[in-house]
Amino acid sequence: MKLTIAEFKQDYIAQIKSSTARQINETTALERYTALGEMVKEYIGNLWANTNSTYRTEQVKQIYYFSMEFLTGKFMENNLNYLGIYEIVKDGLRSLDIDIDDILEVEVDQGLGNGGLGRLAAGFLDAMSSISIPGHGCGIRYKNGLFEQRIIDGYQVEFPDRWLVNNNVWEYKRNNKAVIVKYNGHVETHMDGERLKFELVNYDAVRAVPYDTPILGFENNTVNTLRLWSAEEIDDIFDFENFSKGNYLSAFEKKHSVEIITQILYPNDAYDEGKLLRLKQEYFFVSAGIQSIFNTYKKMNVGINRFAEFVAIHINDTHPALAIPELMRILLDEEEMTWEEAWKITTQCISYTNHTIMAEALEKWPLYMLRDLLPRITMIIEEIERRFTEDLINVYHITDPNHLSAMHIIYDGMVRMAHLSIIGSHSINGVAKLHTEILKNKELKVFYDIYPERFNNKTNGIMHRHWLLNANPGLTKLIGDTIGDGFKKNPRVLRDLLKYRDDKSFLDDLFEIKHQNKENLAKYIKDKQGIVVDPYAIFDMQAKRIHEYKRQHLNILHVMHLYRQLKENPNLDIPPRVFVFAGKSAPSYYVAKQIIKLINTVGSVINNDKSIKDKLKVVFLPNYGVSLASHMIPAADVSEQISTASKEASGTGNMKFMMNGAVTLATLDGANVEIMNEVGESNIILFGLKVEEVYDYYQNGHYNAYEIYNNSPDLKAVIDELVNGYLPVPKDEFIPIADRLLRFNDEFFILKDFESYRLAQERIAEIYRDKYQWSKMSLANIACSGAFSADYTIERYATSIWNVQKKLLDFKL
Ligand code: CBF
Repeated sequence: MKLTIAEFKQDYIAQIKSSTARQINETTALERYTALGEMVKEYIGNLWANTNSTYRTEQVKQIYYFSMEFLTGKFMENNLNYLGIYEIVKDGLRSLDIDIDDILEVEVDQGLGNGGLGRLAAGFLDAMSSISIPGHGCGIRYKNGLFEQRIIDGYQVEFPDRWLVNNNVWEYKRNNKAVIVKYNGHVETHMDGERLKFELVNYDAVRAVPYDTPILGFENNTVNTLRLWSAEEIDDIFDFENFSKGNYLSAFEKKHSVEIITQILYPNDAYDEGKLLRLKQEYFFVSAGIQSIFNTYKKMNVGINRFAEFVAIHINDTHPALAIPELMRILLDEEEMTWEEAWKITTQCISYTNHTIMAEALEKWPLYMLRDLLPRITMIIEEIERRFTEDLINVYHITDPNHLSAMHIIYDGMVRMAHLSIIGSHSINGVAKLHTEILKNKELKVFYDIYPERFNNKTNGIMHRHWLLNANPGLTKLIGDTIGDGFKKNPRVLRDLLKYRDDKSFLDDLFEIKHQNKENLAKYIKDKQGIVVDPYAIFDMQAKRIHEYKRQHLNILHVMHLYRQLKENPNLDIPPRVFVFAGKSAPSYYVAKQIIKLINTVGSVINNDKSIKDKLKVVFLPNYGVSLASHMIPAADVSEQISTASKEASGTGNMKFMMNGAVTLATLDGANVEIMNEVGESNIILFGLKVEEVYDYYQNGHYNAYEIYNNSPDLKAVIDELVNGYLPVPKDEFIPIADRLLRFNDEFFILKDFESYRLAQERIAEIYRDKYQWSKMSLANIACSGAFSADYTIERYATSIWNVQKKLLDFKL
């Protein structure tokens, strides 16, 4: 947009006065931030109104991306960059004696997600807007995002993430678009002429109120919508009679029982604790979202039969799978279609992404619970199941009871949401080539056999503009000065950087930028953790959820091994190394929390040992989220992507690190395989078991962790240190980790992969000694990372799954 510094200053001063009734020099950073947000929102508002009216009047097909999680992080910097006014605003503020960084710092991360899946959803929204796809997000406005992680005495301790405490400047509450979501009750049937009608009676009604956030595209006038739903009591009142009698708590009981639905984001792996509430959440946003799609659709006046021509609905993992029976319910009970018509529309509209093969994340609901909470929805699921079974027998000639039970939606008193999602959608995609092959040939083979045309791969992608423009301005400038700014819209042109691989002065610049980022991070680590690290050391990072399959314990066991080597020979000639960890564990995942404690314990021993001459440091940075990632990733030399082959569906952290010039230390898992193909084997460090070997071990049962332990003195020494009192903790502290590795036979093959991991780390140390060789590898990674932009991923979803066209918008601000 066009804006001069003078215009900005004038608008800003006026905005500050109207929103704070104070002089600018008397305002707090929060007030300054909020005033700026209001202004930016107004600029965006014009584009937003234009986008929505164009979609409506030109009757374009729209895609609705349903996700329990949207990890959007902060908006301000992105919005300023996307409007093309970042520098104007920065200079304007400076002339008012305000540092833009102080304002940006105030914004709180919108952390409504656990990790990869939620961040992916946020990146997809950004990409849809930026490549002009008419597409919106639908989710839950949790009052508390994922918990805030603090480390106390080395342990993870969880605190509430009260992200709304200072209000959220970006959202609009749309009271007039509220809808009713119905729970419990029972279904009555009656004949209406020829038609059997179903009616839910005596239900509990909850008001779903949408809060809309504009999702701005990059310099293209498009603003799509992220609609997050909040639960409210129908009339938003309390029981006055009860209150007058002095029963204060019970007077508010109903209000609270409703509002609790959107109080909290469930941490991964903790689903057991609040199953009923989680199920309520899932139906809540799905029902509200689909009702609101109908309301919007009906304004187009094109007739309900054409619904699938104008609407695509994507379910991000199985959490929104109830979209299938909910859409059926509306088409059958409200629009009075036949089952066949409704089913055709539903399966044409819905598509599903599978994000994991981990059994713990494959959702199943007890049938009795579903029936109580959602009686009509359960009837529809049962009918889907009945018709599906009929097809299996009559169309696909499957009669073997074991085969049939492997495919049922309802089995053993449980409802399998993945099966419902597969049966009720026209497309099922995995998130990396390898993952999709595993789905097709192993985990979901029974379905692939009957629906091969439904399965496809869509490798994940990242918000490349965030990870470069916002997170790494130094690198962004160097790239822009060298090959121009085309990469912002078309990141594949980053490949042009390969021409500079032998240009020493370019490699020096690259090294210098990385070094500056490392200096910045070293300062951050010193300020926050009080640990001094050497910015000339190799910065080796593992930042992701803490989970045994991601193998942070493989990393820390190797650190313990390096430490032993240095203790034996303090003059050992190795480049100094800083191992940085970050990530949250699910609160109920005991072993993962022990891994955090282990990292911190080892860190406290190593960081305080002067005898090793600062050659080794271990840092755990608490409360990993988008903002922390944006500080860390630009400073990384080595990106640890070391999951047990087959377990990480894709990964996206791997792509972010690569884009910022880190060299990946990887197993051949998830999207690491595609990273290797893009960058070439000489620019990635590989190690470890391959997928086939992992499956082979699982299937033939020949793995013997004790045998490896007994035959590898280096490994044995560090595992023994977990339990022999060497570490300054009670002797039994780390027994659960040691038990998982030995007594329970090392489900994730830490022991088996230890030696090849150690050798890979040795190779890294060797290569790093040669500054130019290392910088060349780093350059190759940056140059080849463009392929992993979410812009391209969304392009593929739009053409081959959603069949949604781009809508270019012409509008002058
Ligand atoms: O597809 C996005 C990401 O999703 C997960 O985080 C998930 O929650 N299932 C996977 O673990 C990642 O591999 C994947 O990149």
